[in-house]
Amino acid sequence: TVGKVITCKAAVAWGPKEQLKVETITVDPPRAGEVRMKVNFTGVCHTDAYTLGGHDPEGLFPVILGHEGCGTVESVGEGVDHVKPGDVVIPLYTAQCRDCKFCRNPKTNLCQKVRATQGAGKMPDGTSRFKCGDKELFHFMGCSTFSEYTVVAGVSVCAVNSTAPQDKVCLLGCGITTGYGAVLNTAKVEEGSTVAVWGLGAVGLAVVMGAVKAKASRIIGVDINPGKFQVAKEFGCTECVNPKDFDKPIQNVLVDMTDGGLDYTFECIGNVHTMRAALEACHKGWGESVIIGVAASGQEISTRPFQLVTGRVWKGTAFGGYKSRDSVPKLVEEYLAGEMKLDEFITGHMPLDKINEVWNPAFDDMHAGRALRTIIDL
Ligand code: NAD
Ligand code: AHE
Ligand code: ZN
Ligand code: ZN
Repeated sequence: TVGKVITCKAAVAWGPKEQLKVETITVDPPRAGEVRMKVNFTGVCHTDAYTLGGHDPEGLFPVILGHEGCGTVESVGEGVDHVKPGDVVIPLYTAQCRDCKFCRNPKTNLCQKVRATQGAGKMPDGTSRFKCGDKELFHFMGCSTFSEYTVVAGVSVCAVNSTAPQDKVCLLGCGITTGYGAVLNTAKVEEGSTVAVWGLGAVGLAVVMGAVKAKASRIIGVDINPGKFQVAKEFGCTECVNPKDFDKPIQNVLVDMTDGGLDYTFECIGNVHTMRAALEACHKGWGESVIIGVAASGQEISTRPFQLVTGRVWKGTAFGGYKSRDSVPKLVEEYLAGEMKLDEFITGHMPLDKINEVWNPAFDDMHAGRALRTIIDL
């Protein structure tokens, strides 16, 4: 197949709020600096649903979504020498070129080398490798893993231990890495700290896993779906609260429960009201709140500036602050050494042609709070 156009199946999002359609598409060979890979497994992140829902200001259609994948290299373009055909690889929506101003700064993981073209749904040279008939399709987050084959920039992919189970480590491409790193890299939670987590989906539970690793003394889960509380406790939440059970704002409840507020809070929902609650639940003088959730286009956060004047800190994080190519192979090793959960996040498997069921509300209801990550087997 090297150097040839590949014909394969992909789930195409033709327009916002439409069902995905499994189509036969073509995938061009990788150009210089690019990698073409067979995607073997992909997770489905809330951000895929958010973009399909028309909430992403950068959303473009028609597009191949998906950014939590794992597979094998099929071929590489000129100048790519860090991965080779057959390598087990994970595509990285946060690139790492190791050369730009961002890569050279230890304070950030936000490589900007390919960010502009990535946001425009294109490869770094400004063109697409995907077609359905004669209609060109956009790339998504530099990954497009809802396809049997995809092309990614070399700076946006890393090889991992070839013995790793690809149907598990695909999750390190986004949600789990994000929540875990938010605790360990962005907040740098210290032993004995108190932590609260809004949203007990995969990202929130990865925050809980990070807080356990950091030896937090209390880990309070906050969710309006009490169906999430059992699994949250299995992950290490010491307490769980449902804001619907109280007449007063949840931040007041938490401040009372914790003798003045939390040391660290994390928002893993994408709702500007819970972002405010998470900030205001922080302890005066030192509490820090980290925004992980992605809010819809046009939304803005607010609080009284006095909250910050009196020492609370508001931060955000993307991909858990991990410099991607340096870190993801190490996280795979951490999983293989039994030091990090992944299997526990997987609540279902699905073939590509059933992908719409992942976000079908009827299906979610059936699982009543159990659905964390569904793995699509390509
Ligand atoms: P998810 O849908 O699986 O989980 C969200 C959870 O929030 C659910 O348990 C839901 O019951 C709960 N929830 C919803 N509204 C609530 C409210 N008002 N109060 C309390 N709980 C509420 O989503 P996920 O895949 O875990 O992703 C979580 C968020 O993180 C999304 O916004 C996603 O886009 C974002 N995200 C950000 C990054 C990043 O790099 N910053 C990476 C991955 C995901
Ligand atoms: N494109 C949107 C925002 C989407 C967004 O914030 N994406 C997160 C990753 S979510 C992963 O599930 C992110 O990494 N953002 C940093 C970046 O550079 O995209 C918008 O508002 O335009
Ligand atoms: Zn994601
Ligand atoms: Zn860079």
